[in-house]
Amino acid sequence: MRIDQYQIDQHNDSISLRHSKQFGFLTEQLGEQGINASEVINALTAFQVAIPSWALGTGGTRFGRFSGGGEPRSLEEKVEDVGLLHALNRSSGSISLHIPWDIPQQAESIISLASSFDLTFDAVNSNTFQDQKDQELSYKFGSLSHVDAAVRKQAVAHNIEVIKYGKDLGSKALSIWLSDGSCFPGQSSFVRAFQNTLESLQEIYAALPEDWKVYVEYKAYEPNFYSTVIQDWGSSLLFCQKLGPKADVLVDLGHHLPNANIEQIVATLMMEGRLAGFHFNDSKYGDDDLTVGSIRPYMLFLIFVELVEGMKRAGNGSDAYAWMIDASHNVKDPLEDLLQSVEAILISYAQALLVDRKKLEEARNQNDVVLAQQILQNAFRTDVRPLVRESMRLSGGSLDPIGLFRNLKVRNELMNERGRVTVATGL
Ligand code: LRH
Ligand code: MN
Repeated sequence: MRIDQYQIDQHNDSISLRHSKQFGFLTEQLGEQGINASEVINALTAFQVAIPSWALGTGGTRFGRFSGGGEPRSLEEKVEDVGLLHALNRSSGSISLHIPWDIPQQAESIISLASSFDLTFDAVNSNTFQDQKDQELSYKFGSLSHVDAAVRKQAVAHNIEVIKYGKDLGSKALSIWLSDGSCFPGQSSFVRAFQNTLESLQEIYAALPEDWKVYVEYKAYEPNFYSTVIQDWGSSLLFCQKLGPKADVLVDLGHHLPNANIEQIVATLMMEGRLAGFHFNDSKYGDDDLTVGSIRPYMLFLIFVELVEGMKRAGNGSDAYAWMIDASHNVKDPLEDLLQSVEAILISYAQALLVDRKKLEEARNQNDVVLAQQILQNAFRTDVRPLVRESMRLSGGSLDPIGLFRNLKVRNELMNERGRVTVATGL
């Protein structure tokens, strides 16, 4: 299914009066604070979020899965679905593939299909946390850290194969998340597991094309519940520093122990110039993979406050980092959920761009704690949605992506095309 430009323009026309009133009022309000709305809009337009190929269907948990119908049955249909999202918000301009869930059979045809939707391919993800049916050696007790060199060799070979698929698609990064670890004290040697993993990662690092990066994603626990080899930002940074400048730390918001100060972790990684980017999602308890900004929007805002400061300090634009969503859908329509997540990311970025840095610096130098909070919360409590909508409209997108998605009965269309009971590969 494709959404044509006239459908978007028609719908925008029907709600443009309300939008221009709200946008006009906000532009004036910001002007009084010395903030140029069009500068914020330009930053929003340039900010592109990668959509995970494994989150276009209904995921489910170990307790059950409730199919939504009309889900993509192939990589081609997944590209079409991301094309739908990008047509609606013009902010979902790339796809992050997971191998072997989404092996591109013919790279050329997939690339031309993707470019027909203005889509490119972001980081490619390897998978040594599951055994494939034709696999010789099992990853039950680990992959790159495994005590058996033959298993490590198999896992290294898989990662090098993933790089090949990525090269064919024009991707520039390999994203590695290792489930390796242990479930019980005594089960594994922490140091040996670290050293085996480093040795394996060094072989993968050596196979990276000159202009590629490798993202090292950490996670505190699950599926191992006693130790994880790459358990936190510190262990990931240690691996990256030992590997070399092409290795950076990937922050998945759901991969921290309760109450971790993620914005401080981000500030530190930005300071060291070793932040690869994000797997955006939200959570209340564990790695819940919920809609971005649905549980802790203030935390997401504080993370973007550190990102804006870090990008300014590094002289980097937003395209220097990997902005990816990593979510799983149980009760929401996957495409509506992803539209909400992209909007939440852009809202937090816009709010962070409103922070009066100069005043904040002065307040910090005066230890004026109350004023510092006032300055931050003034930005957080500003309804920036008219700016996000205007950036989408100016890029040819919809002023109300979910409204149009529903008006056009996209899910019904997809169910008519693909059937009611469909299962997409992935989580
Ligand atoms: C692990 C993870 C990782 C993926 C997987 C789909 O929890 O966040 O990024 O490979 O989810
Ligand atoms: Mn992730």
